[in-house]
Amino acid sequence: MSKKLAKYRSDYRAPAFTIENVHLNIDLDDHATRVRSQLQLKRQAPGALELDGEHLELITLAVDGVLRSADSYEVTDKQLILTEIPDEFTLDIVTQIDPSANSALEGLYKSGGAFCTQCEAEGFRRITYYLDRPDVLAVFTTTLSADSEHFPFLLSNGNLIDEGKQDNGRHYATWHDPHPKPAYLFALVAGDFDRLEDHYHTLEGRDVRLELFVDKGNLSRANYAMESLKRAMQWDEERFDLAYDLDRYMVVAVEFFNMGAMENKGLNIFNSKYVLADQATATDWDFVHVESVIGHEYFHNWTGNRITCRDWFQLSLKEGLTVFRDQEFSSDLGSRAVHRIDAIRVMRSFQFNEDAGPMAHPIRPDKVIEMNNFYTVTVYNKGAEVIRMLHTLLGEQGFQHGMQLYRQRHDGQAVTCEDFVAAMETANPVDLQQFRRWYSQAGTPQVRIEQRYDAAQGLLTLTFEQMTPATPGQTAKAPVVIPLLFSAYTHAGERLLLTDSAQVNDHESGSQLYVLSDSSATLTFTEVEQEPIIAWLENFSAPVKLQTSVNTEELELLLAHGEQEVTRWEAAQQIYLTCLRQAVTNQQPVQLSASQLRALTKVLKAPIDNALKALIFTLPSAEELLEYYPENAPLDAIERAVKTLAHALANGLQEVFAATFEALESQSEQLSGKAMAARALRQRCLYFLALAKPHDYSPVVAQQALTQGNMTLQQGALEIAVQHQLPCAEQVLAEFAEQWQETPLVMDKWFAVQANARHPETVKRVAQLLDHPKFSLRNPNRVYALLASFSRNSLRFHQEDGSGYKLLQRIITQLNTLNPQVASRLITPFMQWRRFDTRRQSMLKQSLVELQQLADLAPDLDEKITSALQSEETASQ
Ligand code: 7MK
Ligand code: ZN
Repeated sequence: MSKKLAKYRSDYRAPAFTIENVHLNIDLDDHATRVRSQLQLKRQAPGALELDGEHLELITLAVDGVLRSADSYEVTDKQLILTEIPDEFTLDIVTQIDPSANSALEGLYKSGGAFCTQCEAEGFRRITYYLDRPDVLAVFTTTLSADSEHFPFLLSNGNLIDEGKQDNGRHYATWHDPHPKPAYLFALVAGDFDRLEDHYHTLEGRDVRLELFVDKGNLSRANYAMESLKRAMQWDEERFDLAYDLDRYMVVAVEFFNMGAMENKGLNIFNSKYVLADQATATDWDFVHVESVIGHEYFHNWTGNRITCRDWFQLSLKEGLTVFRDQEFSSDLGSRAVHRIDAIRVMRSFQFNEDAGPMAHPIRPDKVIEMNNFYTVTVYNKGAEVIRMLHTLLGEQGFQHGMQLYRQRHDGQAVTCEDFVAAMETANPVDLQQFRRWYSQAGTPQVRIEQRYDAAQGLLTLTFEQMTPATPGQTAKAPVVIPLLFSAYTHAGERLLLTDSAQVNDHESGSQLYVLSDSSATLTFTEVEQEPIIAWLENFSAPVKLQTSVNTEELELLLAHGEQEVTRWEAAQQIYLTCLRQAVTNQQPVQLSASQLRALTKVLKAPIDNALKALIFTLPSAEELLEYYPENAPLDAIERAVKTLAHALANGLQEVFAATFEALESQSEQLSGKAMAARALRQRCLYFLALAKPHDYSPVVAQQALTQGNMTLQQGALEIAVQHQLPCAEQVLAEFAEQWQETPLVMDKWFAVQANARHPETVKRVAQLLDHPKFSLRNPNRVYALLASFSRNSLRFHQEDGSGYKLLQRIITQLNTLNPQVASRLITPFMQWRRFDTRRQSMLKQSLVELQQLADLAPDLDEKITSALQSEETASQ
């Protein structure tokens, strides 16, 4: 196969043809599925008709009903090119594909017993020849036929317009989707399912039939997803004034799926882990994820489907915005602080890392080889942070005005990030020229703030600096617009408004707002009666790294008195990080001062949300700490620091953890926010108690691991037993596996818990689990559970002897041919090889070089490995 070439954003050209209508006729068969595609084409610009197509067998081709001979067109391994054609004509193509052989899970494939599709980004070209690009919008009519007994349900986008029996035991169904759409939103499903039906009446008076399809026997686990869907539909009407636009909304859950879910028009296809949930098999966080992913895919109907992307460089147009919307949905329905903290942790643990590595890219990339490599934390999560900054700058009302104009201007179109920003700008009295740099610049800006106070004059001086480090291909960085939310406090913990500057405004969040847009700036305030303590970057108001001179005593005050929950959590994190970094530098165990222990004790006893307490007692991960060491990362010192901090807390707060744990024990097992928060805090307490007194708490943990009917408790106990290597660990693992061997999503937890364990036995255990009868490289969920978990377990992946590297290299080698998309996701921890000591560097590099030499290296891996191995000098060109 020829090497895949890079595409550049600046090379965008409108297509030579548009497709107005498509009629698909798909005869489903395990090994020989026939696809007949009739396209109505119309010329838009000069040039040949170049249809995309991969892994297809062309059977016949006709232009305006006349069969063409093979010498009248050109077929390559990627395209079908026609030159002598009219300006308006119908093209009739018959191709054949083999869904059973499709292990990449792109295009049409079999998941368990069912046929299903995944077409984003460029999967439709594996079904038939087509203009497989998001700016070609067509009306689809799709007829499916299959064996009636094995595939009683035949589904596609839009409305069912015909169905019936055929001879030889087959049947057919015809679907029509009135909304023009790009091919990446096409979907079909054929299989046998249990079906859950419900209805939703839209604001506009439409009665929508809601249908959820799950594997047989799983109906009782579908209710939460259905309830979530109705909540999402209502929320989008209330907050964004957006209602659903078809009479039918279907969600199908499948077991084999590379990603989370897909927003195909009217027919979402979901990874079953984001649909199936009941208390016995799903944890509290699983429920949260079901609701947010159901929301995410539903919200795409407006942000993605009705208004779609002009080209794939604009992916963040729909993904950043839709992540922002799903975050807001979760925050409006649950605890805003808990969801915000979760998003902040994703940014700091994963996105900052990506932004500092060889694959760093702007949220709107400029150069792409394999599009599948750009479904990243940068495009999604940093993209959502950029939208959030707009929301912070414009306020809820201004933001909604911008959304309305965006919709009015672009409904039914394929547009760009620029179109979105322009709508926001026109709808508000604001100039977003400089703000646009967030779309074009990669890298995490670093902000430094210094505070000086002259008591005699009552003069407060704040100086600000910003700097974005160079990223590959982008050396010169310009200053960006950084909204800094902050609150000032007196030493008694009272709010102090800093009023004396035209550049500082009160913000609707309750914080004050200063917008830093130059490389450096100074603010002065007069008549300030005492030196304030300032909480900066409240609510993580910009995706930046912050350096301030706030010390740990001041952080203790913010921990106790911060008005906002996120601010208190942030203060605790900064206390931990300061202690951890000191311990790493001094090569000493972490010590917590008496006053720090007192401050943390107060948190446990304070009348605040238990969920917030649980988060305050979740320590920064080794991965977060690693971000502070861009070179020669001191892995051993980091491991010791993280470990000793946990012990310092466990020993220092033993009594209050025990008291808290006991008091929470009788909490109900409901799915209410309150009960979930209690379970979360209880889990943190037990975690520390079992660390301090493993022998005393091993029986308690073992007992909890047997709790029937509540997976949060069961999985929590399993995690503690394995993480701390409690005496009960092996027995608890065995019992858990025995109980859940037939429930795939729960077995995924069993694999993940072992791969997440921070102790040195983990590599060996993961290697053994590769041979477990329930492990399979063909099931992405299973691979993610065991191996993506392991790849994120930095301390174990980087084990001194290189065994972690060898293990993951072997798996990536196998997945390279089996499922390149999944292989490519697992390579992440190799990318940052330059950040470690010379011994590890040479081992990591060796693995990359060996992978690069694979025969048939998939473009997904090739793109990443090439950028990782590029020499330092050329990397920045
Ligand atoms: C989320 C694309 C899809 C990575 C994270 C999702 C994907 C990849 C769900 C698949 C999505 N459009 O809705 O964004
Ligand atoms: Zn999405």
